[in-house]
Amino acid sequence: MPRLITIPISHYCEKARWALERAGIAYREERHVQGVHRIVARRAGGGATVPVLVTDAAVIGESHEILAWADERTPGELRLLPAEPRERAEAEALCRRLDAVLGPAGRRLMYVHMLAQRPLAVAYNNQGVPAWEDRAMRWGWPVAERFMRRVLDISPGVEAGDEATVLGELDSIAGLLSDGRPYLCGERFGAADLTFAALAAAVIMPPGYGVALPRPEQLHTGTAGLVRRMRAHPAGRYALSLYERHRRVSPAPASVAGASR
Ligand SMILES: N[C@@H](CCC(=O)N[C@@H](CS)C(=O)NCC(=O)O)C(=O)O
Repeated sequence: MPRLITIPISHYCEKARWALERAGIAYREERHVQGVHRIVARRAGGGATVPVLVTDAAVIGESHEILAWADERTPGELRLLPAEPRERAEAEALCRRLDAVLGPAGRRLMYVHMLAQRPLAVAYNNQGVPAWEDRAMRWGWPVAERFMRRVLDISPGVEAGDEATVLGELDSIAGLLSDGRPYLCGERFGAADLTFAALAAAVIMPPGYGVALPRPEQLHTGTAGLVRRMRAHPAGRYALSLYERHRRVSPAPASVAGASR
């Protein structure tokens, strides 16, 4: 069975989980906290980031490549990537842009908010990780927080720019949808839709995400206001509707390694 190494809360990992589950591929998710993930990912043959998918034949360390791998094993009518080269190139370009712009900005924005809400952050972050990692994260939080701030390049006030970037990306998605198309790249739910919804999840916190996320009423007022604003944006509403319509319960449920759920 393929193994998927994740930081469970990560939206890039959510993208990989969603693609695998949609393809009906049974896999074992191995969840780790930030920092430990690097050791596990490298030991498995990947790089410094997760998700990493380990199969009998290959180690895949990029979420889009995991999506494409799963897609090759998906029945034709459910495929996420178009077969026609021009359409495929268009979908791939949109996915690349979402991966490069929305993904990092939305993630850093939400980390800045959640690092200020430590008990909630730890509880939601550590779902399904081994018990020792859960304990280490709780006891060693100041070290973990410093690691996350350094890796994400968090400096005072950086979130204002990230929020503007996220809103710019939501505007651009809403712009694409404004001609009445049902999905971002045409008539069918595709790779760009899945990528957009999974990466937008950092700021809209949709019900149906692969691990539990806080509800707005559990969050500090400023964070709750941010999530509600993002959800109310036309593109935020679109992402929520994709979760509702397309992030179904897995037909081949993932098994999760680890102790603390
Ligand atoms: N381009 C990569 C990005 C993945 C990525 O940034 N993963 C984050 C989790 S959201 C990560 O592993 N960050 C930890 C680190 O960089 O140490 C992909 O799409 O798979």
